[in-house]
Amino acid sequence: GKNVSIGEQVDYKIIGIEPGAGLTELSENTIAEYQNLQGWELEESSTPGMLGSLEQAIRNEEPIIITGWTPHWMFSSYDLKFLEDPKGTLGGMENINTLVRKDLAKDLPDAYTLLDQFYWEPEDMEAVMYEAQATSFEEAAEKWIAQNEEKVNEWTKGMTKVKGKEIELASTPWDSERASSSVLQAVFEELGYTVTITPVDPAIMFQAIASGVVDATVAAWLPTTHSSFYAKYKEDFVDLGENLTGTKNGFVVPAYMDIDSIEDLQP
Ligand code: PBE
Repeated sequence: GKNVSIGEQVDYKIIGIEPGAGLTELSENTIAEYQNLQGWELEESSTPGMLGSLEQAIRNEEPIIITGWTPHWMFSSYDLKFLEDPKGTLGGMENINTLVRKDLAKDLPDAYTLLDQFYWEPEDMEAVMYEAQATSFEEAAEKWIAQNEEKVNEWTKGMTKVKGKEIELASTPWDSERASSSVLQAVFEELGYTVTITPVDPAIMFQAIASGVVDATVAAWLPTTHSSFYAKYKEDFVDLGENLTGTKNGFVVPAYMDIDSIEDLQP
């Protein structure tokens, strides 16, 4: 039959997510940096919108290119692959860091300790995300905590129960961050804290920590995904380092597509 290029088949579109995502900025940069992507465009939408398009394409075995990331259940629900990114514009293996407002150690030393000691693995986060699909993030967090007492005891080492203390976390709306925030919320609540979690765009999250409007976040994807926000505010928060290592962003396609690299896409 006629040899129609992948570009023609997908209408030179990469299916993106929310305009405010770090990944959206990286994807725009990627289209600008790769000569062969001239004339291509990023179709911004939302994560549910992107996942709906992916689901539909896979059902019809049609080609599709999305902006994807891991940890996410899309990789366990579908047979997908990351396209190689030889220019590295979508970042390599990344971390998720914990950032706190400047006076937190002084104002809430116990809470600071927990945030500082919070560390888990991608498999842990995935387990919560997966379970939450069937139940809720709240239930999934409780279940994970019940099954991982040792880990939780490491995080809360040195802490005692409190009364009447409040902690506010800024987060982002993605499932990975709903998982981490829900788990921390439950752990803080068990210790007697009243917890507020506010999901916002990454730009607002960084601004809120830097201005001290919220106490902390465990949702900073670094060094690449949120690099522009990090650079803008880095003098005004305390970086407690990684709470998880091994995240990744990329252009993602169904495994049945016969391409391996961003450079295989033709203008
Ligand atoms: N993500 C998931 C987010 C962070 C978590 C990769 C879609 C982003 O800001 O792009």
